[in-house]
Amino acid sequence: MLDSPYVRRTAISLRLLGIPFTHRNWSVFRNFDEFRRVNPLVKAPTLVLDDGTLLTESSLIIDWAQSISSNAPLMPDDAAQRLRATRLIGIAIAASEKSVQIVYEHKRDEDKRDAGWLHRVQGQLRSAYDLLEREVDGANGWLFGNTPTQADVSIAVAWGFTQIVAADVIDAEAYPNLARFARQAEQHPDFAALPPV
Ligand SMILES: N[C@@H](CCC(=O)N[C@@H](CS)C(=O)NCC(=O)O)C(=O)O
Repeated sequence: MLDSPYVRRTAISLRLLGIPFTHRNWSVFRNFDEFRRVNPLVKAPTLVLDDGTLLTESSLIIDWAQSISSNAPLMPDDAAQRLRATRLIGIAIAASEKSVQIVYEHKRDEDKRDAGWLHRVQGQLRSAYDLLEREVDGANGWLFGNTPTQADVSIAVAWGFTQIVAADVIDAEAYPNLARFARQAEQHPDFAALPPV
């Protein structure tokens, strides 16, 4: 489902790379049995290729899509910029992961939640967005030129997801650069075509 930041970053990337796909809006929880019949790992995203090959892990799927695409690459050409993009993607993925961990912890009954663990994860989440807020400071439009890169996709998708599931931890007003950046990104047709909810 597109409410998963991993699924959404993959789907937006496939669109940007011009790779057509059919999207099944399955939940790894509500559609567990259906999902398991396709992929026993029940991991989202799962991409099933025409020859039946199953791919998982958003970054690997995106790498593979990049390797067969004739569209502009989603990583900058310049080595220093590519390194920066790689660093930013790592932070954005950590922000997504920490947000998902908060969601999973809240699936437990309140008296079974681990307050110490939640505190740790919330702190890590804040650190990720504190770093990203400084990185998009002054950014006007995309981070590396006129078109979105994987860093833009991963940051905007992570931000949108966190605002849905953990806005009480990450107050958008405290992160004006990120809020503005994500608002602009969401207007791009390939983002707008794949909304998180
Ligand atoms: N590192 C993986 C994370 C994917 C992931 O954890 N997806 C979640 C949905 S947001 C999932 O499949 N959860 C079910 C499970 O782990 O059992 C990626 O980038 O694709």
